[in-house]
Amino acid sequence: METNVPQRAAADPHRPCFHFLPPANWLNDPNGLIQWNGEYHLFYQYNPHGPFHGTIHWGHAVSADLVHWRHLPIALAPDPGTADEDGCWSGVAIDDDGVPTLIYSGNRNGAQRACLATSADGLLTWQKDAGNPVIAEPPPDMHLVAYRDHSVWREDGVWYQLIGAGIESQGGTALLYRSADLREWEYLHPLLMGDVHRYTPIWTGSMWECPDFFALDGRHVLSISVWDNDHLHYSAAMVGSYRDQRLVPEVEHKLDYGDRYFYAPQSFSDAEGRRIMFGWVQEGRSAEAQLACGWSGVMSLPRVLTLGPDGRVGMQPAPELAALRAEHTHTPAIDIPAGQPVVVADVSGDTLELVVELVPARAGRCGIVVRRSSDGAEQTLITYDAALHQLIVDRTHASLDVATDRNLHVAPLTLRSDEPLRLHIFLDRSVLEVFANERISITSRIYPTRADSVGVALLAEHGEARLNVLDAWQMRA
Ligand code: DQQ
Repeated sequence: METNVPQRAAADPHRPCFHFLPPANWLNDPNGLIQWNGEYHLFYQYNPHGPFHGTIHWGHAVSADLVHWRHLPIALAPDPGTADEDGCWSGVAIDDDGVPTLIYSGNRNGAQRACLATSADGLLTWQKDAGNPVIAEPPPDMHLVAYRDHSVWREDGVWYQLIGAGIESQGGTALLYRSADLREWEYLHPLLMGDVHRYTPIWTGSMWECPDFFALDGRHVLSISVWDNDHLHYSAAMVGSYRDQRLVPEVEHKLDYGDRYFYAPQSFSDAEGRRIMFGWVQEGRSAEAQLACGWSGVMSLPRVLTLGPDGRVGMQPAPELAALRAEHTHTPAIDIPAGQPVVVADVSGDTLELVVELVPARAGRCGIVVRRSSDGAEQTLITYDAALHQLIVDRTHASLDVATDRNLHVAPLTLRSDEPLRLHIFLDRSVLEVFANERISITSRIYPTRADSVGVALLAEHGEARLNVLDAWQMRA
């Protein structure tokens, strides 16, 4: 690695300040999330050799509060001549009666197989199992398009494991195994089978990456990352009941409407019993731009999962994030005239937390604008359309750099007649995470070019809107 890469990365104006990421180079999926002796461990897919996917290691960081992270040495590295010689791909951490244990996908010759590693020094260094891969081959005669990634849990004293897969011309699936000792595995059946030819309520692609199965508020959730023909689409939740080792889904939805900007999420439950999820927020600029700045990929903020009254999984930013709040600005109620953005003069910046409550006109549109240049040539609009029942992140003018992604994100959102729009927004330079009414989220990336693209404004269209309140905080690094 060039020695000045971390300095180059640090100098990039698009590099986030309060999201987790390594000092330089490539990050993708969160892995091995676990709380151990009170500390949170975050492992992640990492390439120490450059800001591109390749030679995948497991990076490692630890935190006492989910917010302040300390980098630890690389946890897993590919070993020549072994089952992971081409990469240590995604996986999980489990507590095997006091022994920290990783199950991950060893990558060799384009195929991935379940591998195991344990730690005898409190998760710092890892010893790979001599029997790797612990599952030598996928079940025979299944015609799989791909087979990797793991979810592991214990039920009535027996270990269960899911491996993400897809069956040719049928669809994505998560294959269920069981084991007494984490080393010898017996294949049972698919926990659930998708259908690549079905488009409602959501399309679930031809293969499921990173399955994650857990109980939540009395239901069971299978989180999947929808993959098709080498394209990463979005993460989705299948919510239902778990009977006879099969999931009977009742509700299916996208987890985040930023689609590929919240991908390969993984969750864990902490000592308080909260289900906490991180996802990989990938880049929206070219591979050349990523090479030039020396880093690529960032972890989402930690999100606490809950089950909504509609049976959907809701995600809320972890309350611990309040520790990052610095200077606070409170804007009391005002009316927002239609068609004319109201600049919020005393709030500006590129690292902000915003909590805003707005009342749209009936059938009107209203919202907030961030990273706005003084003339509006660059701006990102976060609006609710009461006629269309949609929350929209409009990046059409997010950047004058036409090589960056600038499409719209649209999420379904229907507010009750007495319900204001409540937005909770985290802006961290190029990273934008928007949470609306405890129901939906949109995660995205924006790359404004102008130094004055730090303004905040309020917006109403097709009728006057009302700002009930806006609280803004500058965020600490
Ligand atoms: N990333 C990992 C795979 C997984 C994919 C490789 C999802 O294990 O399927 O880096 O982003």
